[in-house]
Amino acid sequence: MPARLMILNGPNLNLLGVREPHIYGSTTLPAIRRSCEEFAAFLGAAMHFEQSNHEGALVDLIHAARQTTDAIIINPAGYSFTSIAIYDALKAFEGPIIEVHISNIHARDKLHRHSILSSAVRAVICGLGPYGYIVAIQAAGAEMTPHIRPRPAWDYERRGLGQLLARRGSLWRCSVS
Ligand code: CA2
Repeated sequence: MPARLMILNGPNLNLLGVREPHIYGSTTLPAIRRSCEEFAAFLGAAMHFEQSNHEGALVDLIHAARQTTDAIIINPAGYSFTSIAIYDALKAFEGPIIEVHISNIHARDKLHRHSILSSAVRAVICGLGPYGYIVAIQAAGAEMTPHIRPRPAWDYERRGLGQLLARRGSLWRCSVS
């Protein structure tokens, strides 16, 4: 069975690319979704991508993931700093969880610096822009399926990813914006 990933996005991330591009860049959430879908398909993983502005809806999705998903990738956005409910839900998930932030939260103001969710997750990726989602998919995939463990760049070239990257022009190489 292919690895099953759930990618969850918290409040206001639907505004990505529309407001505050100096902090979060100009890439929209639908564009990030497409890039994630394409990379997950390349790895042979199944993927669900969700965004909600509501804490309870995110808790419900994390609960549902216990039956349907092998690994969770979550950008909890503002709930990173406030939500004990999401923390508790993540603790109840048995598979690997990777927390992603587009910006480097450690370089932000005091309010945006300390994620209370980080102690409930396997790894935190922040500051890589939208590319952080791709790194997280690769890491989550590698946790679950030995045949998609990280490979040297030349191996991706051999398997055609290099061409795919060049053709797309490409979100997967996004740097911090
Ligand atoms: O860098 C990230 O991915 C964040 O999780 C984004 C959150 C922020 O609270 C975290 O500190 C870091 C905010 C997402 C809000 O996104 C907006 C996008 C455009 C305009 C307004 C908000």
